[in-house]
Amino acid sequence: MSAELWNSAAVVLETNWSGDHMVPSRRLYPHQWSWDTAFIAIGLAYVNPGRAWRDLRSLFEAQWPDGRVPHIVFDPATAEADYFPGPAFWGVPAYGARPANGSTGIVQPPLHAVAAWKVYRRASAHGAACVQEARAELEWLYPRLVAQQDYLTTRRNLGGAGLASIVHPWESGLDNSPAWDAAMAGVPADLSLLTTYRRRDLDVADAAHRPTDRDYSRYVGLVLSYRAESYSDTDLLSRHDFAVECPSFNAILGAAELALAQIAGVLGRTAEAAVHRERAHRITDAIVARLWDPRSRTFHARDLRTGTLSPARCVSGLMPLLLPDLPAEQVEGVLAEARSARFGFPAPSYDRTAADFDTMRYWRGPVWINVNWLLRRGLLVHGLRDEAEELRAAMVRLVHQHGHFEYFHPATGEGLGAPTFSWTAALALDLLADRSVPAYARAA
Ligand code: 2M8
Repeated sequence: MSAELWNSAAVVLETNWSGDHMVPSRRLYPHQWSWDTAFIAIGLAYVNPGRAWRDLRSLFEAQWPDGRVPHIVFDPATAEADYFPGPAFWGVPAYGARPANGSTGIVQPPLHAVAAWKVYRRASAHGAACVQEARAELEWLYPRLVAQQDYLTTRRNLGGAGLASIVHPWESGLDNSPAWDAAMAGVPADLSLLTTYRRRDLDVADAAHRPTDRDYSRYVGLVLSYRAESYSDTDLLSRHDFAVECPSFNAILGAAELALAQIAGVLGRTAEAAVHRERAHRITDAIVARLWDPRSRTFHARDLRTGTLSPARCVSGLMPLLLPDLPAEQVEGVLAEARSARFGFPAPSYDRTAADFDTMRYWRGPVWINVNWLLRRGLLVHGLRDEAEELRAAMVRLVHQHGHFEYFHPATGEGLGAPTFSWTAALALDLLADRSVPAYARAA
């Protein structure tokens, strides 16, 4: 089984390579996406490390002067009509050496330091030249990764507690998760926007799987609001309808600091390594203080406009497990939540027992491999090896039986969305190859 799965995954990554970057899916997502690049690099490390570094470089070459790493880097060879919202809609001005309309103005979870560290670690398996290349790539990436963290923890520290806020659901990567329903209720849904701007996703995907028109019109409206002030973050809370602290985004922010500590160590920057570890610790404390609900015993998204926690129990609430300093009470709560009838392995994107659990609709029920990969990493970080192995086996079985789909039906395992999806293939390679435990994991 593993050779067959390995080979099919390698074929997907070969097919989706576009010269200097990987596309998530040729038809549905024909540009480069930010956190996809991180997941993809983790898999490319096994089959083509040169491309893993190239892909990360392509993304960071599009980094803004303020440190933000855009959620999409547009491929100039792809027509405006092939993806909505495309380059002209975002209207991003030229910056640095980049031409106008080269990217979007929003971000995605900063998983790239974790990915770069994993690609570096794998380099020794490919020989001395590869290790040398990997070190040079880390040198190039390190200041850029730090600038990305600085942007998120300063400009996006809208709540003032040291966490990054997302200002659009797309920034979470979990687009239409029920975690945003309460906050999105305060965002006007102007359906006429979808007449002015036509959705393109419904031409290539089943409408029953995708976000609804109401949600989509809000997505478009939020981009227009952020775009109106040239994507400035100054006073954003007072003039923008959506600002949320997401447990998953911030857990990844903390994990990135730990990966940066390891990268800084390899680069001989000992003092910086200590600073990164301290920052990870502070992010962990802030997540616990602001996003933990002692009644539900899991983590929830905080709406900064109302100061309330979303009542929805989503897979994003399990992600703080990525942080080794998470206190025992929270580790136990999250583990119980993950093992309960609400989730199970592999975990669906939303509470299976919720009245509005939707087996088909994108991030409102289906199983996604990337968040389960993160959950497995969290289990390993806390020494929960048996659970991690059970989850790993369940993910491998799912992808082997059904293919490298974008997401999966949480009851039948049927593949949904794009059929040859890059991060599913890339993470399948890692799940087959890597049984190691992150260096900063707690002892079992
Ligand atoms: C999905 O998001 C895009 C918008 O960015 C879309 O729905 O068109 C999400 O699943 C996101 O996490 C992912 O990065 C992106 C590309 O795979 O698709």
